[in-house]
Amino acid sequence: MAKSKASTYRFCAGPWNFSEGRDPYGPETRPAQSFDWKLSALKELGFEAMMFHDDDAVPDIDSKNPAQVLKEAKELKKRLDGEGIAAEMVAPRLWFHPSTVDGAYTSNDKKQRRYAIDRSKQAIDIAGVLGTDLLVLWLAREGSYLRESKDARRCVDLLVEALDAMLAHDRRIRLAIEPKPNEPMDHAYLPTIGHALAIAQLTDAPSRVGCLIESAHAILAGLDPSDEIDFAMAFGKLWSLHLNDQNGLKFDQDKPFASSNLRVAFNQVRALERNGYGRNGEYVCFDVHPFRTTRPEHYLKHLANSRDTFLALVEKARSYPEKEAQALVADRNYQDLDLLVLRHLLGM
Ligand code: XUL
Ligand code: MN
Repeated sequence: MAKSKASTYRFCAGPWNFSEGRDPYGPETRPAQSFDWKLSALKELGFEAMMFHDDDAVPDIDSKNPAQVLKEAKELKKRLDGEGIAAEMVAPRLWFHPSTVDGAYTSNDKKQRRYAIDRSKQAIDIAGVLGTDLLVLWLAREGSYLRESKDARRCVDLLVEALDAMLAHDRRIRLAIEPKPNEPMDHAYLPTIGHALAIAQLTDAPSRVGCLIESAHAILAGLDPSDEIDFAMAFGKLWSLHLNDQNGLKFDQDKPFASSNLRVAFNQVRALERNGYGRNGEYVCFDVHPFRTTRPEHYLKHLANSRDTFLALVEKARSYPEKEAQALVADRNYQDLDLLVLRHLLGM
């Protein structure tokens, strides 16, 4: 594969992307790996950054006092510097603790909402120590199982209140909302990039609220992730990216990039290319998981393969016969345009 121009992209993954194969119907199928193992695996892959949940950065975070949390974050920063790996972002894990059982920022219980906001502020402090200004918010439980159990209009206000508290906590922090329409909830309150960018406008600092697109989440919303990319980038608001794949409207599969939808993946890469994604230092992150059947010897393949496929598609995007395609567009010969794309992808 020609490397030349494609080397401008920089890659990233999280510790959770080395998962052990557990699903709701069965236990782990691979041994757990240590954090150090994952860090050197990323290096071995040639990835340049790691993304973190707050408790990936500081395990058992809820049992530690603020001074201890910051001390451990500083130790982590040293380890990352030692390996030459950057911290891309920090995301508060607001879906695991008993306090977030009925939502985090939109919980009906004021005490639990306070927990969510305090924990988010702490995650911002961790981000500061790790040297990133990006806080990612996957709003996992901000929705409901039963529509009548929450007041959705009030929940918009609660979300804005929480975002404002985070923005005020640190004037340098940027918030990237990662929308997902469902799972674990029945329906989520911010299901698409349009929702994320719209709520940004209601905050005290719209310029510091942007988004992260995950391919699988867009597909679950019935959208084409490449349109989501173009939309977010038209606003200058695509600050991170979770490339992966998803076969239809099922549970969130986090398959290797392009595994199910090669053409959809190709169009995502074309959208990134035409908008210059990465020019402001953004990383290409793969939020992919090994299949449950993946053997321990193949622990890194889903990441290596996603990166290699991505780079191959960058070459496909750059060698796309634009002139020929434009002539077909001008002639409204979309029939042959369709074939041209297929033949290009097939290498014909
Ligand atoms: C969940 C998901 C998360 C976020 C980070 O579907 O994608 O891993 O990316 O919290
Ligand atoms: Mn994700």
